Order: sequence, then C-alpha cells, then structure tokens
Amino acid sequence: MRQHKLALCALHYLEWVPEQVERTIHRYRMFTQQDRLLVAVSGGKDSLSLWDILNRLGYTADGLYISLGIDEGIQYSQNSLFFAQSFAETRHLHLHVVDIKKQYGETIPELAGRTHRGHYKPCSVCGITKRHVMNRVTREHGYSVLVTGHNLDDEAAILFGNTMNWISKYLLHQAPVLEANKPGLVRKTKPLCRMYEREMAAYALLAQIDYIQDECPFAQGSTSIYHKEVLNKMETDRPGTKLNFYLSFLQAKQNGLFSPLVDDKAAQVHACPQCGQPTSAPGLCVFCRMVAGSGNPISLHEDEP
Ligand code: Q46
Ligand code: ZN
Repeated sequence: MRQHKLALCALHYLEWVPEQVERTIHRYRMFTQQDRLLVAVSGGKDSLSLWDILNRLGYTADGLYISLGIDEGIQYSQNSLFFAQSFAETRHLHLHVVDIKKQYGETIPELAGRTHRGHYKPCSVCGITKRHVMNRVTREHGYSVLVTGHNLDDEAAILFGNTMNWISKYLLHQAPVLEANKPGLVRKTKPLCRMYEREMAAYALLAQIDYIQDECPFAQGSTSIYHKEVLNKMETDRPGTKLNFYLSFLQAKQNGLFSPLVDDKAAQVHACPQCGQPTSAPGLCVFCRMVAGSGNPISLHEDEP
C-alpha cells in the first residue's frame, strides 16, 4: 500500500484489512455489535468481501441481493446471483433475494425502455429501484442499518463528478453515514469508504472469495469510470491522492464548509401513499410511478431522498 508506505504478507494482510474496516466503523460511529445489519451484495468483490469482514469481526449481518434482470449477452444478473448465493451457502449466511421482474413485472432494461423513449441508459432507473428495494427490505425485516460496499475509489469518483459540476445537494449528502433523518428512511453506512478498490481486490483474492469479475454491461463508457481512470493516473503519480481528496472533503464538511447549503427537499418530504417510503415528489413516489402503467413512457425528473 504505497499511500501508507506499508507492505504486508498474505497472513498479516488478512488481519490488516478487517482492522482498518473496524476502525472506520468506530470512527464514524456506523453501528455496534448490537445492531442487526443488512448488507447489499451485488456478487462483486467489494460487497462480498465486506460481508466476509463483518462476519469475521463478529457482527450480525444478513445479505440482500437484487436481481435486476440484466441478462442479455454475459448474463450478468444470473451470474452475479450465483456468486452471491454460493458465498452465502458456503458460510451458512442468510441472503434475501429480490427479483425485480417477479416482484414488479419488468426487468431494469425493460423499465428503462419506457424511460425518455428508451434513449437513456438504465442506470437512473436502476439507481431508483435499488434505493427503493434496499430501504424497503431493511425496514420490513427490522434491520437497524443498511450497509453498502462502496469503496474509496467509488466515493472519490462520485465526489470528483459532483465537484466538477458543483452539484451542491449531492455534495451535501455524500458521507460515510447517511442518517435516517426522514420518516421511513433507513440508516445507511459505507464501512469500505477508506479502502482502495485495489486493496479490496487483493483481500478477495487472499480470502479466497469467488466473485463476479464482469462489470455490468451498462457501466461501460460511464462518466464515473472515466473519472476513476483520471483519479488512477493522479494516484499513480502521487500515491494517496484519492484518500486525501476524500478525507479533505469530509474534514471541510465537518468544518462547516457546506453548512450554508440548505436541504430544501427535507421540509417537503411526505410518505408515498402507495409504498409508504418518503418522497419529495407530489403524490406517488418516483419508483411507484415508474413501475405503474406498464407500457407507458416514464419521465424521471425528481431526485428522491
Ligand atoms: S448495475 Fe445498474 Fe450499475 Fe448496471 S444498470 Fe447502471 S446502475 S451500471 S452500479
Ligand atoms: Zn411509492
């Protein structure tokens, strides 16, 4: 780890990573051993490694896999479900599986086909759907905290994109912990937010975690991947760049840099009459409107809390 000026053997590396994650959990007061955690798993290295680490650290953590129905070509969803289920079975862990097509009638690509006449990639539909399902399952099953596997590279790329465009409302909401500060909203945490993607790949390899190596086909050519490449170049020349970028942002936030910004949506939030989740949209939430009216074009404008 050039940024830490540290090199470890395999044995010590497998101890070092969980120690770092435990420190992050404590530093940001994410949760305690008394919490019931739900880990969102995609079948990829970060989320499966996180689930493995939480169990090694003695936390009570079940998994949630959301089957998106992205199965043309490389059968991404089917393959990633296989890795998530194999991981859970071999370790005797409980995995909730939500199949979007079975539950809501259409796959993500089908839902996206009705969006803006199909001109857009499915990622906005996918993001809304995943946020909705994660929040719903966490609430319905009484978990106290939702845990996601976003690593430092993800967080730095999101921050970079939001900074390039000065999207203040997103900057305001980017944090290792998102509090359940609206009725119906669950607490969300990111215990890998200080871990490099490369470090998590090494952990998965050494811990012998089998995971899906393919990216979602819709991720190709995305702006966030481009931002990751830019940040990787900077990191190669100046080790620690990503960590410094992210931690300086968190420090600036703590120092009140963003406090003049007001969460203007917070005051207008109400419970969706159909699903009960908080929404700032008038009437039904954007998710309920999206899955309703099969065959009709969908227009996505609002940002849900
Ligand atoms: S899964 Fe969904 Fe990602 Fe695929 S469709 Fe886009 S958002 S790229 S994390
Ligand atoms: Zn709703």
